[in-house]
Amino acid sequence: MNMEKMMQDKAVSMYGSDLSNCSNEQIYLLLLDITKDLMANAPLIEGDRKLYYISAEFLIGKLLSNNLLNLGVYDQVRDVLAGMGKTLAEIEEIEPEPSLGNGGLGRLAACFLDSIATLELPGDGVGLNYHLGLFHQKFENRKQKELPDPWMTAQSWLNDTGKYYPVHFGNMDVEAHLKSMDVIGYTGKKNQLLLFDLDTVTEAIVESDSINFDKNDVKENLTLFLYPDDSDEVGRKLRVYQQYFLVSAGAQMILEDVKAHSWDLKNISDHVVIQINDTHPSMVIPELIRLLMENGLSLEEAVAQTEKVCAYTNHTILAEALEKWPSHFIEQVAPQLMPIIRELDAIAAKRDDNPKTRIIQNDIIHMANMDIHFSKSTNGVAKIHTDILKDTELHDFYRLYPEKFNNKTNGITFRRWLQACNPQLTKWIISKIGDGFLKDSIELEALKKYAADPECQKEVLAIKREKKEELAVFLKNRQGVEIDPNSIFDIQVKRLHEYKRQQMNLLSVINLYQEIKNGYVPEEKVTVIFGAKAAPAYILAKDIIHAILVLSDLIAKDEVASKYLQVVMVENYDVTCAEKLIPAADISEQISLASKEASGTSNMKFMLNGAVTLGTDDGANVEIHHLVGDDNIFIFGVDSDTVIKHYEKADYHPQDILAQDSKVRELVDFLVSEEMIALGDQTSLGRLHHDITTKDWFMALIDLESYMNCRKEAYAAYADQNRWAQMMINNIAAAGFFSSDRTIAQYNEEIWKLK
Ligand code: H2P
Repeated sequence: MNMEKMMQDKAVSMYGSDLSNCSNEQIYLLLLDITKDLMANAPLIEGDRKLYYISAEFLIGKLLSNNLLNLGVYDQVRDVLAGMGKTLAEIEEIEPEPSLGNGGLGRLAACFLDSIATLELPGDGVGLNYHLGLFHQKFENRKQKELPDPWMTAQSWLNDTGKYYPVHFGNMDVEAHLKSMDVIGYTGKKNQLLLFDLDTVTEAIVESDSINFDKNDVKENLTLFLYPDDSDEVGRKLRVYQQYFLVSAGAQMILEDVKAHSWDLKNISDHVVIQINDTHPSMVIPELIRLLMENGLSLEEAVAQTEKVCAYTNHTILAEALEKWPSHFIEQVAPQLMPIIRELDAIAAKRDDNPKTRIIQNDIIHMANMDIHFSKSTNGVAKIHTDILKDTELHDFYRLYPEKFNNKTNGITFRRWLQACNPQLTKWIISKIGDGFLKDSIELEALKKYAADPECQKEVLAIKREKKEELAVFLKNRQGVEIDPNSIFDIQVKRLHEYKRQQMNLLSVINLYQEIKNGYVPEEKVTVIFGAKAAPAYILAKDIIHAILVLSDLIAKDEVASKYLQVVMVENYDVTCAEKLIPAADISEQISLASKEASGTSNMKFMLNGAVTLGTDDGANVEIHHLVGDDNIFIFGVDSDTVIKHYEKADYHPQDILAQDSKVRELVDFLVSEEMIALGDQTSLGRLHHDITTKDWFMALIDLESYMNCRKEAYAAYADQNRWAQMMINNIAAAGFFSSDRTIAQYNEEIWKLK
């Protein structure tokens, strides 16, 4: 394929001009066109059994580089552009990032689609096409402000299939319009991401300069936003409308596929597997049963088939995320499901007389309970998480169905998280161990023998330095912030949540700030970087963002402290940003309260790019710790058993720590100090202070001292650059296990059984 000629021809046909005269935007659009054509001609992956990965989120990120890479034409395009004095990065700046996800859950779904196609397994993603995404985060007066994120442009990766599926709500009928995107694997074959939408949705109903809209008007608002505000009943009901819309259209489409293949619906489980990603798509179970019955199966047959078709992944033990809907919601939104859910509840009651495993309890429908009873598999997403599910959170279910429970430790696609975002490091690895690791990631282990080699250490440090400089340029352009590539880049990027403990990081930074004010001179300057969106209705999370932004300015204004310390909060943290931040990181902050972070996936991305983890023994950190050994990681904090016991006994009180430890008291009180209040909002800072001093539900204070000490140790270790580089290489070498290709191979062997 002559890429230069293809691009030339496109320039002429699209713009009637020579390629050399095209603007970056024109080049992006012509590359989009060429890539879409190449993908349109790629063969579909087929088989006599197919997976549908159904999910509320798919955080796919920009697609141009990734698609070029998987089509095998990345280098050619890069070279043509280089000949014109341009880079792919410049061109990709034009591409809007699809706003179809929130955090790790959605990004995992996207990594999985990449690996499913790469392993040539027939499997499509099924989701919704949110016009205005999650939201666009802006900082105003040092606070998060939410704005719509209109990511859809006239030309995009979306295709219109022209297909519609009727969805019957209790009070109205609508038509789900199916859009699609090609998902190309590394071997050049493709699956699809199938996204349902509603033509009557009207972006103009959103009030200007906000994300507020009339939540009652479902025909106009249904697919406007991902996770609409659920702080009131209409908002919660809107989420149920979205969920039923997704599963009803999805189940109809699946049955249509089955019929098109002339497969027998009575044996649908021989041909179809549906992976339910968290509880948002759980209603697919009763909906599939309903549709199978409409197609002539008896209730018993439909239930038996559905239980063999569906598999459920649990991504969290947080009660707030295990959805429960009042049955009157379902009565209103999808009344046709209620008789089936009642039947399922009755079957569940026959299987187990334990009231805790019932689906309907006090007129509330427990979605996860329905998933576990009527799926063939329930998996957690890291070893410790699955153990906690079995031993405590879902213990009653584990006793009932031990054979259903299994672990699938998460993974990440190395195509995006190494090859595309860190070509320098990829090239270096290839120069040492060849390119076999791109197909079999475990081959990265061969790097271990270079860890102690001073020449290699110099080389990885030089690459890290280059990525830090790239990040500095990126942040300057994107946000006008200047950072110092000579400093330690200490980074925490993830959804904002108290259990992830961004507030503990903040308190530790306050400590460093105060020490510097008191005369301490750090050996290395530190740049602490945060990136996080807070759910619009999660007040305390927004208070934490406010406190970070206030502290950031406070330190910047201080002549002495700013010489040694800078705090940056990246605005509108997204996949694009992550692709710049992660390769540039020295320290990966993974500091969740042990037992609470199911897995984490940024921890894997960071280690693969040579950052060293500073974290608790939680989620996949436990497996990282095991793989790299004590010498290549910084672990602190109480363990998960201790945390679980505190919750059981309800004996954790922050007041006890504050009474004993005057230093901790001082740090917490600093939140409402004159200095902070001078720049910040007293109500917001006061609320945060009050919460930490009286509740601290996710125990930031329990680990604060050990965290601060461990962080200092990490900074001290960094000063010995050879030793540090050795840790970097050891981390990269151990990262092979975390390829999503490995995760997907395990899902397939143990759950999906696709050929
Ligand atoms: C969640 C969990 C993470 C996990 C991810 C994917 C819900 O993501 O909390 O621990 O790695 O799913 O399984 P997040 O918090 O980033 O939204």
